[in-house]
Amino acid sequence: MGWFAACSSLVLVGLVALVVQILYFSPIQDPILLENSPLSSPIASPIPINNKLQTVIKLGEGLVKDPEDVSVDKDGVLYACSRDGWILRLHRNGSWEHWKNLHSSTMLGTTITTQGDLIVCDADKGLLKIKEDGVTVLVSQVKGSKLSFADDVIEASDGSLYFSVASTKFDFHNWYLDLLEARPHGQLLKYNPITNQTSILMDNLGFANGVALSKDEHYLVICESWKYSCLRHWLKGEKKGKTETFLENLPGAPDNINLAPDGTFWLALLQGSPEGLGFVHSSKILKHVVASFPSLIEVMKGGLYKKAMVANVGGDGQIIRMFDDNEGKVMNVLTSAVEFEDHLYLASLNGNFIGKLPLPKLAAPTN
Ligand SMILES: *[C@@H]1O[C@H](CO)[C@@H](O)[C@H](O)[C@H]1NC(C)=O
Ligand SMILES: *[C@@H]1O[C@H](CO)[C@@H](O)[C@H](O)[C@H]1NC(C)=O
Ligand SMILES: [Ca+2]
Repeated sequence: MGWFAACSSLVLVGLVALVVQILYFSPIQDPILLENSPLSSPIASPIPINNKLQTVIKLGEGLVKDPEDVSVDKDGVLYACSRDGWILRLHRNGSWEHWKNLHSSTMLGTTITTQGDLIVCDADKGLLKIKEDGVTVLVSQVKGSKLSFADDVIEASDGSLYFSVASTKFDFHNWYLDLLEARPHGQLLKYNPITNQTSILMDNLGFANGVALSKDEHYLVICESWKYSCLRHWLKGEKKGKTETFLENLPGAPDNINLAPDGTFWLALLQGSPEGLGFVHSSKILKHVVASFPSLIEVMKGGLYKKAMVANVGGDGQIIRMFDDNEGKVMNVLTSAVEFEDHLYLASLNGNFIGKLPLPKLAAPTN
């Protein structure tokens, strides 16, 4: 055998060993292909680019690190959970308060109850209630298993808390593996404050993320990030218990969704794969390769930093208006938008401030 042949067989053996190693040790199992999905071919925004999000006022710059969500109580006090473990609040007089330190880097969606308490989804600790005098863990286990990766929460007027679990398989730090595997491990749960029991309302969701209730509480909306869609689940009326598509083929992966005072919703949309790399989602072997190398995962996350996008959608599922930062210059990885007193408050997993955007008045309907 010549020198060249020996070398090539060695390389071949090495390659086969590498492939076997990757398939055997890959952290994902039997991934589903997302051919012709928004991940492999971006969907154009239905509304022209406006870079409006480049004009936000930066609140608390340097104080809040990568807040995933923002909540405003009825008195106008704003709450944000910082990656450094602090829950901060902004008072009406403009002063920031380091309110509580939860020593956690995994706080995600929040909401304020009618009692004025803050509910926090902690992807590691579970569902938490934070009052002036302390922290209560409301839910840390569901049907005997640890509650992990609680993502977003909303309170109904009867005190029930509806909250999402993004993935029962992968944790917050490995969220990208859930997307690569593309098997539905998400859930919608309901916490009953009378019995302290938690029940599973929906299962097999594709990365269950934002949850919002309609103004009349007849239905809730739950978003499935890597499906680029949101579902409507009826809680009351003749369709009670039924689930239907609410939004699909969105121009980004939906993150948190919040009810606006006028009954419409604000939906944060994340950018998908970096331009030209979406093909990874149409090959099982490439998915395994990316999943096996943290540095490749980081490359695949790159799309998130390219853009910020938020959509205002009506109860009929129509997009009414959108604001974006098409260059990701001021805002990117935008995960939540909350309307309060004609302003939009914006949170980002890659930002050290809360964005504040005065909302332009909507033109009155002409018909
Ligand atoms: C702002 O309001 C908060 C809450 O009422 C209060 O604790 C704080 O002292 C006030 N700060 C200033 C500068 O007035
Ligand atoms: C629910 O939990 C609270 C404390 O978090 C407790 O005071 C109450 O007794 C519990 N209720 C039931 C029915 O277990
Ligand atoms: Ca979220």
